Amino acid sequence: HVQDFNSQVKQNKESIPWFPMRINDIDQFANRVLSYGAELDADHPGFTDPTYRARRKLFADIAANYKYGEPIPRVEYTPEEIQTWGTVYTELSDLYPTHACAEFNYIFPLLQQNCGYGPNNIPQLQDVSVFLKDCTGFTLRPVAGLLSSRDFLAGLAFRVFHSTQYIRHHSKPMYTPEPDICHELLGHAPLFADPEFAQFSQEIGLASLGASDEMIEKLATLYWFTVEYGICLENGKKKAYGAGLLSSYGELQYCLTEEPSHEFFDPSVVSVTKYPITSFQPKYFISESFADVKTKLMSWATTIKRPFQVRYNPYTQRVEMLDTM
Ligand code: HBI
Ligand code: FE
Repeated sequence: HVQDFNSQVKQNKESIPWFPMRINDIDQFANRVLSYGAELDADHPGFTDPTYRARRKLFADIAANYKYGEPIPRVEYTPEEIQTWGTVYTELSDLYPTHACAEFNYIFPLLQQNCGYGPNNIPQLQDVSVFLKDCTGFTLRPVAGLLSSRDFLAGLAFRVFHSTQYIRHHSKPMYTPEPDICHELLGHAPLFADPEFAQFSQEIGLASLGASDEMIEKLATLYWFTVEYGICLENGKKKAYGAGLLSSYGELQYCLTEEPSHEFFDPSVVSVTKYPITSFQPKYFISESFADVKTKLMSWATTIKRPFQVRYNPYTQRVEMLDTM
């Protein structure tokens, strides 16, 4: 029987999808982009603009050549690009004091002081990465376009956030069909400087390592309704903390009105909720705090069936596997 048991363990182990165990293993998949990158779809606002396409090629090359531990190459943005950033930045900054959560509003001025955030300057990923590393150990890594959920979430396990470096097309400053530097630096970067939020994000990443496709789907949905579209309560008032909200002038206002529905965050419900990706969300999930959302996620994650447990060792920057079978 011992023999049977051992072969069963072996079989289970063999069916575990590959996942990075060391932080530089990320170099193996950071180039596997699903869409865009240097190619653009026919309905992309920059599709017929050769200058924009050449620019995207430059950014795709930076991402393709990047290796863990290197400084992220600095980019000199064009006046047109800076103007696009300025439009987005100015509109959104008007809303943050009333619509963004307190943690965001605490960190935003620090980014202005330390990382060159302002209406007339697109911050450099390297400067933001150094700042985040100092706050929570999070770092940025340049990416050319969308990664699969599995690859993207695996980065979070190492406190690595894959960030695009290009900006949306200037013809539509308030619209982008894909993540761009406005979404990453205005929406995502500020909260990765918050210790509870950073830990919450890493927990989603750790839960994703070696998980089944079905579980990856659930974790991607949890990520969607928290990191991208999360709302929290502050003194009984709803405030946005999700990056998709904090980088969209229209949805940031809409999400706090009575038009969409709001429900309390419960991972077992959230993880199987369907959502649209090209329109405003009809439903948002509200949490009390990042600590609350993290505790709920972690206890839900213990229900995941995996033949092993993982733990992150920050000294070696490795994932350690603990047998549980
Ligand atoms: N890839 N580059 C990139 N940026 C994201 O924000 C991103 C991604 N892939 C998947 C994803 N986000 C999420 O929607 C979840 O599937 C994890
Ligand atoms: Fe995002």
